[in-house]
Amino acid sequence: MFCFQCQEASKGIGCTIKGVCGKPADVANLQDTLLFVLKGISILNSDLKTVGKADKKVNKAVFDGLFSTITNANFDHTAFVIRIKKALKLRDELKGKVADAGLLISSHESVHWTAKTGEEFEAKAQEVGILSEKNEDVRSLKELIIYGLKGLAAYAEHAYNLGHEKQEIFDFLQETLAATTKDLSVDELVNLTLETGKFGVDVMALLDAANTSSYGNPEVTKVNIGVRNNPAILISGHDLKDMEDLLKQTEGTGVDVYTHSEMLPANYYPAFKKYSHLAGNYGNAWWKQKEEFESFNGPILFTTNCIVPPLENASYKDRIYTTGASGLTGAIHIPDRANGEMKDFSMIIEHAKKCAAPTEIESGEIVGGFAHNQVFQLAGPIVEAVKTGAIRKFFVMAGCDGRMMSRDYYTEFAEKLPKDTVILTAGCAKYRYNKLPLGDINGIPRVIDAGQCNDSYSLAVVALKLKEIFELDDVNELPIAYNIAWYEQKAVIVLLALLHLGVKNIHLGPTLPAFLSPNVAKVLVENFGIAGITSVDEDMKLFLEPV
Ligand code: FSO
Ligand code: SF4
Repeated sequence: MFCFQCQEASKGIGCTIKGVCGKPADVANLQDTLLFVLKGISILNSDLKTVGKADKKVNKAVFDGLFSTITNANFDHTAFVIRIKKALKLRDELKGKVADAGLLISSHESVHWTAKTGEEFEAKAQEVGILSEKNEDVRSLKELIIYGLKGLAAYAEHAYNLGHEKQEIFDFLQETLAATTKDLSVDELVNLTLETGKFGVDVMALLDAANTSSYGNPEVTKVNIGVRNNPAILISGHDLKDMEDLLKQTEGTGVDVYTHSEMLPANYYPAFKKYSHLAGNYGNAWWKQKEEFESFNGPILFTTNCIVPPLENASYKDRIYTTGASGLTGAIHIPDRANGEMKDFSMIIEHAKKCAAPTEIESGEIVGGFAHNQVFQLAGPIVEAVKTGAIRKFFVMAGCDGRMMSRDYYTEFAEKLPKDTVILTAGCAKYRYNKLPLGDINGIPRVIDAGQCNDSYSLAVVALKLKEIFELDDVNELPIAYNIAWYEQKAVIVLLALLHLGVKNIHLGPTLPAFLSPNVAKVLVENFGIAGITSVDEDMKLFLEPV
């Protein structure tokens, strides 16, 4: 195996024996082979599109397949063997269609290679894995694009689950995946990277529309972080449709529902707030699950990534359920929706009824729900505070949390920020400071949480609105600094989206991606002012220098 797609890549180079994330080598290899077959599918379907005969089935096959290879999403060996078999079948079907359309069938190996067994699938990764691209810069750019596409695929899937889709996004996904099999120049790849960012903005806008039209606009909400005395289910991940189905099915059963990690923002939506058995948020960011799932006592449902494989003797091992693109060997997987019906969560609900209520690990409330619509309603006081100098600067501290010790930087940074500054956050990065007593500025909280990582879109919308209000030519003239934490590939698409919107001088930490070659990193530094982080004090000084 060789994998360097996330911030935890071993030694800052890549994982070669087993993932730091817990991904075993055999699963890593299967993921590489699945990606290879998805490229073949994308080549064929993109060719079919040129004669108006693209197969719609490919859309979900590609985005769901890509999503399943995101860091921490799916550790299930069997699930990948099945996915590859299905993908090969679909690819061969497409090959027939290309021939029927009188088109030339691409000679790329991903269109022709075939095998039958899991062992053969694993072995193929040795030839088609990341290191098969020998030119370091081309490899770096192609992987940067592919990771952006993985993040994009995840957001497209959440929107799709809510009935929102855009064929242009699916087309771009497939055409770009197909393009990564071609001999492209560095310049062409840089352009494709930036275009990926454009589609990143589009997909986040689509998901924003899907979420808000389905569940209303997030509103300022105090979320309980203590517990009640009922048995309960903990729901993690990002999929709001799963959240809806679970809340509907648990209503009146005596089973409460708590959110974990990235599902916290579900508490901000009017349509979910009306359920009295939505009891609040339990715990912190994803990486603390080993302790928090023990004390939760009830079943846990993963709707997307950020699974930490449990230890052999973990008490909660038999309480884990997965659904959608996520998977874990030994966990029960809840199948997809059939014909517009709800997913069937009855098994989890029955399980919960036999469990003790959660053990309290903290108490009190946290505040969130500042997505764009809510912020616009508060625009008057915010603009006023900027004009009078009560707010000196905003700090976008969005992105991911993770278990690396050096992420303490973000807590310390938040604590040391001057009292006339405001943190704008989204994603699970917020757990590094959302429980600190940072106070408010004239009633405006000093931590403004827009929601999930995809709601970074909201932060961008707010920034563009402020640019308009202050009549500025460039979004970089605003008193906003970007100190972003990343972990996995959704953060990559968020970053590319921000670059597309023209945001410069983003600081990225706790470490720069292992997949950036020195030359590609140089391009990002020179053209976009991307930088890493140093010490809290040095960075603070730098960030607070007058523009
Ligand atoms: Fe966090 Fe995990 Fe949302 Fe990521 S839960 S780390 S950026 O998956 O997706 O923010
Ligand atoms: Fe390593 Fe990250 Fe890949 Fe896991 S996803 S194998 S931690 S680089």
